[in-house]
Amino acid sequence: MSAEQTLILIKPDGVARGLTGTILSRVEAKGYKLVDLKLVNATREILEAHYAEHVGKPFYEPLVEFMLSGPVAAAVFEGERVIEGFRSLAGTTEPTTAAPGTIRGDFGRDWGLKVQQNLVHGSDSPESAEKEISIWFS
Ligand code: DAT
Ligand code: MG
Repeated sequence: MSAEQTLILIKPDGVARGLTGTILSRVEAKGYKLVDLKLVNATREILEAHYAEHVGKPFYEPLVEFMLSGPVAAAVFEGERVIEGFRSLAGTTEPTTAAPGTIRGDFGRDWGLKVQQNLVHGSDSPESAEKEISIWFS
């Protein structure tokens, strides 16, 4: 069986704040292997596919607009249980209460907007990872 992979995005807030290197370095320091990396200006088409599960939710349109607001760094990382391991490094969705020591806990906060700007995305299952890697790296 080949090693597990996950799709990690550094969202526009992370890139704009100059945290791309810091965030990638935390994932590398944990021991996961970087296997692909690029800076992308996302399109609505990419985001509709990526966030299909959230269509119709109140934060969906603000989320898409936010993800279109600047470049995103897209990366594929590999390693045993990397999906779970990166979600743990990232911290919970809401940055206000994400644990200190996590990426969202250390660098994120609530800005009073309709969508939480929480710096990173990580796939949540092997099925999502496969789908998301093909969306961003096809
Ligand atoms: P995660 O990114 O932790 O997997 P998710 O997939 O449920 O979270 O949601 C995608 C993104 O949408 C999330 O990173 C931030 C935003 N978001 C989620 N729930 C929200 C809410 N209730 N209010 C505002 N933004 C939200
Ligand atoms: Mg999610």
